[in-house]
Amino acid sequence: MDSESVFGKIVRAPEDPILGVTVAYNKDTSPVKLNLGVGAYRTEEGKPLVLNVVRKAEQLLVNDQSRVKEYLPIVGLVDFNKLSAKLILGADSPAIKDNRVTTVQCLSGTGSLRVGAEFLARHYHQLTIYIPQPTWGNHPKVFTLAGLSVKTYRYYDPATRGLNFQGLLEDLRAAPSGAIVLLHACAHNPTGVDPTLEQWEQIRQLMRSKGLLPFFDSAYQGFASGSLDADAQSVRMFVADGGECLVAQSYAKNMGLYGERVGALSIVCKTEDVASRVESQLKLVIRPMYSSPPIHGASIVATILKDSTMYKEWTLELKAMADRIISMRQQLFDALSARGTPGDWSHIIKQIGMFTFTGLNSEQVAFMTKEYHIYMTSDGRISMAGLSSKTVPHLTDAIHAAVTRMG
Ligand code: PGU
Repeated sequence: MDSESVFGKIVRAPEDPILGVTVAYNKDTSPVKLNLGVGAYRTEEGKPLVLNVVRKAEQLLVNDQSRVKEYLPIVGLVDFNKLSAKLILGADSPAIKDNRVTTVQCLSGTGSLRVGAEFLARHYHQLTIYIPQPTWGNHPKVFTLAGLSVKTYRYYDPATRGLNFQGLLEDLRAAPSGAIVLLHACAHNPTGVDPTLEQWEQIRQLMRSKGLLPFFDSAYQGFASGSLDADAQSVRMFVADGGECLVAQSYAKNMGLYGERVGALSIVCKTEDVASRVESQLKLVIRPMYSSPPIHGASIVATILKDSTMYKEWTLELKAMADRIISMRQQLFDALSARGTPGDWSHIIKQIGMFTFTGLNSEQVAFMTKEYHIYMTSDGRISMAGLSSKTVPHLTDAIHAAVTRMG
């Protein structure tokens, strides 16, 4: 039968290591099943959350009869682009004042990374990009398919469950001059480990002295600390020195716009003239890929960012999400301590952002899925945003059993 199809010889591809976790979860019929795989915020009731301020913005958009569904320009919604650059670089950013930033609306964080990578593959002289070890699983695929050659730099030290700062510096020092370096702006995925501001400053000095090109992935602005400005510090340090960089922004997590696919790519250049030539080439990257981006999500973001009352409301809702995640860290840590689960679990409260990199191995994860219906990525990462006070005891039981029986 298969031989009758022109596609008969196609081999079945494996599920995605992160999104495939949700596929498996959806098939499970257990009432106690718990999805801690995908990094998506859930309420205390375990439900997805649409922010109030997003509902309000959508209402305004629906009621505005002057709005039409025309194509956006190739670069997207102009207001959205300006406001996005301001959000990540800061309202008083000298680069914005000098008009040397070009920003294009893209399909969330992933699309922004991809457009940036395609642009670099066509126009930048160094085609090697260094990504942290470990990093978000899609990074190597996005960059390789765009035509860049992917190498890694040391980042995480399993022994301390913290940053391998010396390894990081050594690897960047050994990188060829001009190489591109992917940096997580904050809330590193999957480790939850970020450099301190002093360490960022050392990374900056080293990278600038070697002419390494920073490519920031900012998927969690506001989620690490609860403050949009604090979480943008790393990026702003690299822009304050007058040098160049790329920034991919996502509104999936911080505005809860996951499925709307809203994001932006900004390229900070040395002069206004260079920025405008860069933008002209970004348009040539985007046009044959998807022509122009969708209008709805970007309109929601622009509506919120340009209205000071709605902006304020957003920051409060964002802070509440960040605070709930922080409180989940404490609750899980307290529960494991009370239970007397062997091992040091203090990294649960030290790490930041959406994820805890537990240190559980793939056998322990498989055991927790099979016996406790808890779904997480096989590298031991759990999405703290998927946890609630009600499910902490169940997760604690599962970790305790995994560590004591599979240790
Ligand atoms: N960059 C990082 C560091 C991310 O963690 C994610 C999402 C993205 C970019 C892309 O997000 P967009 O939705 O395209 O804006 N990572 C989540 C979501 C699931 C996924 O793998 O896409 C995660 O669970 O790791």
